[in-house]
Amino acid sequence: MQPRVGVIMGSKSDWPVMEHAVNMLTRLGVAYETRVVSAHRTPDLMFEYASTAAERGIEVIIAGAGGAAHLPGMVASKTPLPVLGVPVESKALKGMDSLLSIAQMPGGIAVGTLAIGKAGATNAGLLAAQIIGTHDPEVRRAVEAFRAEQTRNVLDNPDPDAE
Ligand code: RP5
Repeated sequence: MQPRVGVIMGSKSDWPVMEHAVNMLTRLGVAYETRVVSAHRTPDLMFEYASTAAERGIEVIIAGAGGAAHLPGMVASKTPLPVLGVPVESKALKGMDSLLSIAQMPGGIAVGTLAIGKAGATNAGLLAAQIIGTHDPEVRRAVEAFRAEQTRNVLDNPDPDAE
């Protein structure tokens, strides 16, 4: 199946976080590809990936990075596609460095910044599907069904002390 979302990350060590984006895309039936693309270790690959993603049929890019997390912003500068940045939790600063690096884009190049870690990756997958859902009714229905199920689960289990 033609991938519609590119899920990239600065290092293989980001995968335990970024796999949550992929889990959500899978759940919502959105085809994706995954790649390690590092802004500082493989800058030429990053440029090539970002500048060819749209013509390859990718509709949204999810980029996860930790520390001096310049990958999402650099990728966004080389593609017209929406880029969703996931701050990966770093050891030294617990992801605050990643969050601020990704969020503080100067005006003119947009990156949609999600929360640090698992929740951010999960929501990046969800948001990518919602973006695609603006022009794909099947994906939109999958997002609506996911949210309805989530609501049902809470309402069906009101007692936090129940087995
Ligand atoms: C960033 O540096 C990566 O996104 C990763 O979060 C962090 C550490 O990378 P490794 O040293 O684990 O490869 O580029």
